[in-house]
Amino acid sequence: MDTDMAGVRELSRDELLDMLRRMWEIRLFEDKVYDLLGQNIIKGASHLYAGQEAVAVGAIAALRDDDLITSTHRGHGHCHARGDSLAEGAEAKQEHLNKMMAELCGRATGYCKGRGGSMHIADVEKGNLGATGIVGGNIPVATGAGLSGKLQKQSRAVLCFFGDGATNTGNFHESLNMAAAWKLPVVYVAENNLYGMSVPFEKVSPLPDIAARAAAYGIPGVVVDGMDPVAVYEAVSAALERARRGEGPTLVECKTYRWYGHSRSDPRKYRTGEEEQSWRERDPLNTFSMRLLEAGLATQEELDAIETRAEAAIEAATEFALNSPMPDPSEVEQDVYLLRPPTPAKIEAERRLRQRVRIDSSMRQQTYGEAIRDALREEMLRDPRVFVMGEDVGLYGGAYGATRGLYDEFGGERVIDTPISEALIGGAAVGAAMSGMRPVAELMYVDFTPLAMDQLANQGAKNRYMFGGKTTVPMVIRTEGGAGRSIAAHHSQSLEALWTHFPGIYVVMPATPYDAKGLL
Ligand SMILES: Cc1ncc(C[n+]2csc(CCOP(=O)(O)OP(=O)(O)O)c2C)c(N)n1
Repeated sequence: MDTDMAGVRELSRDELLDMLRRMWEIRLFEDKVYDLLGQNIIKGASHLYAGQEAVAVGAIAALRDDDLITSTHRGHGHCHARGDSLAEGAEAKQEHLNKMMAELCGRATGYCKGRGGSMHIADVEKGNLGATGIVGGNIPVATGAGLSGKLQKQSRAVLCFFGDGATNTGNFHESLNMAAAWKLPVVYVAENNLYGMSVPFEKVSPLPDIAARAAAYGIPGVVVDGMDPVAVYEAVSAALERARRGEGPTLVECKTYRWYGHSRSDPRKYRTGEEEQSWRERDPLNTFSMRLLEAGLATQEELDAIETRAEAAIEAATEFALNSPMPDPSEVEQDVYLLRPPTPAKIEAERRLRQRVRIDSSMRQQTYGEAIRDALREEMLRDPRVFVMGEDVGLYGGAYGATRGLYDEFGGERVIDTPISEALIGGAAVGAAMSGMRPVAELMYVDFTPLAMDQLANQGAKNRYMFGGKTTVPMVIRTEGGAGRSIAAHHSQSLEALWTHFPGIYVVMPATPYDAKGLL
């Protein structure tokens, strides 16, 4: 285990007090959300972060301004700590809380115009690539954002939060494997609050520590007291430094506890009162306050004032939210597709060209593979953000030869052979697209695309809409399909209709090599 803390910057008094303020704001925000849920003012499900404040606040204190985060269904703490750390001045900080509360209340003034709500809050413009309602769904996206940073030769890193339950998903394992193999600058923060909804982690994992799983990927795994923001800060700082040095990812496991049930309706039958009490005795707000007091860094009056001001900030945010308008129903279809209808001149030019293709036999003849290769090559020459990824797309040239020669011309950084991890290929493309790249990912057969369904249909297709139109996900998935080659039902389906059921994805199917090139 690598717990090298050498070089971790010590936090100043102001920074420590700021951390306490953020923790109070999260706690009181969550208490308020609990009330508003009870009054049916906040609708749907909310998963409250109270109890876990030290993790988000400690980890995010270690970030640089250009770093990115991805978050979870229990993400209010991440969103607050990240947004607050980037908001300069009291007014901007209040505005940030206002937008958060408005989002949870489904208002047009919320971070995502009220479309994301509690489980899908994001501020992509400020490097928060968003929360997700799909457990583990954000892990490939973070990994793709790490890949994108590396390809762009940036020194920014990505912080990826998830719960203990998410560490049993394939997304977790596929992501850590690839990030470790490629030394991606991602810090994976597992918030082990002991339960995935009602199921104790110890019942669904042979290993008590999530961090021990890091050994399978040859990366450091660190266990941290998730009730201590400074311990979290130090561990995450060391991991970020490692990531920035190009040494790859770290898995940081924070042992923590949630105060409320999984969601408001959870009677918490699976936990004993004694267990809850023993964790409450370690309430991070109390223990951290005591530490500041004992170290002479704050007086009791100063600590009380932090709490009082936090209370006022949450009240103001609630008032802002409740006085904000609901989204305009006429905007319900906005930001699903980016429709750019072709101009009449373009339609006419296209008509003429097609006519020529039909009658001019001297024109160059191409196969589908050649047409795709040409399109990829042209786009890669034109736009340095375009890169190709997928299984065997490198030296092999793709299962159908559609990338043949590209590896020789552009090298392994732009024509990337991936592990056989379809979900991750899809998710990494989403993360890379949301952070500045233009990935073209090949999934070898359309029959394999359901393996990537969550990443493509839930994250890639919906992020633009659910995050209030504040992100784009400019990526292409290229695949093949259909019967006729005697390879039976696992390699012969025509699943294109399936993919048309997810708003946000353009499904195109070329009828000729000419179309294939043009569409790509
Ligand atoms: C893929 C998926 N499976 C199941 C659920 C339902 N669900 C939502 S949260 C949750 C528990 C997640 O546990 P964990 O990852 O430990 O996070 P925590 O809730 O403890 O923060 C479950 C089962 C879901 N949203 N997504």
